Amino acid sequence: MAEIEALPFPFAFKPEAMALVVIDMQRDFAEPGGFGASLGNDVSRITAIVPTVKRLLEGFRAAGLPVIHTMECHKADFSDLPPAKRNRGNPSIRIGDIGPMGRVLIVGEPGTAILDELAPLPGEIVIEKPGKGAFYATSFGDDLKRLGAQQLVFAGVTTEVCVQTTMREANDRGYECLLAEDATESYFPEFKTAALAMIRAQGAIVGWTATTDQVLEGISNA
Ligand code: C5J
Repeated sequence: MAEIEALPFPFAFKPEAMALVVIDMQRDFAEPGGFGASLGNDVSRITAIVPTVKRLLEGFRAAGLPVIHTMECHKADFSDLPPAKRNRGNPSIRIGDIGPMGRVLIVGEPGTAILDELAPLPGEIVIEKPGKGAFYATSFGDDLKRLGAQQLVFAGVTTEVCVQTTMREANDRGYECLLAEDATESYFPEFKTAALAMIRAQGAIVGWTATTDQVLEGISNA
């Protein structure tokens, strides 16, 4: 059995059952004028991981392993946006308001798009999700079953919100989850550190963590 060197112990890797899930690498979280910046966050932390996420994506594509992208976004009529979410956080612009990149986190708007450098290729699954977790109100679970995926490598943003929520949802559904620790980021370094520690605590209670180099090395040795 191939292994990926990981924490808290090596990850036994089944190449035929592995997929990469890239969470919410959207302009609204990574660029000035977007949703993340409207909440007062330093978005340069997010853009800094783009080359690493790209390397991971390219490694999966080169190995012929499936890639799934998610986008946090809502319908233009707000039918999937609870007022409790829209009104949260006291941002300078709320979800659905018109900002410098169009309506914030609304399907089809320029700011909602995945960053150009990480854009999905034709045939890659893109999940538009109204929640923080990718399973809620989407086809994600059915897509994973159709792909025959049992092991998921995660990348993207933000570590302690949409990435961790989706990992926990996947873990509860029986998937073995590994977070690429240098291909994920938070606006709050201390939250990222804590999320990584929580995930791998108590014998991988939510999953494993490894660097992008370790994941790619495991894939190339398999
Ligand atoms: C947030 C996300 N942080 N993608 N979304 O609101 O983590």
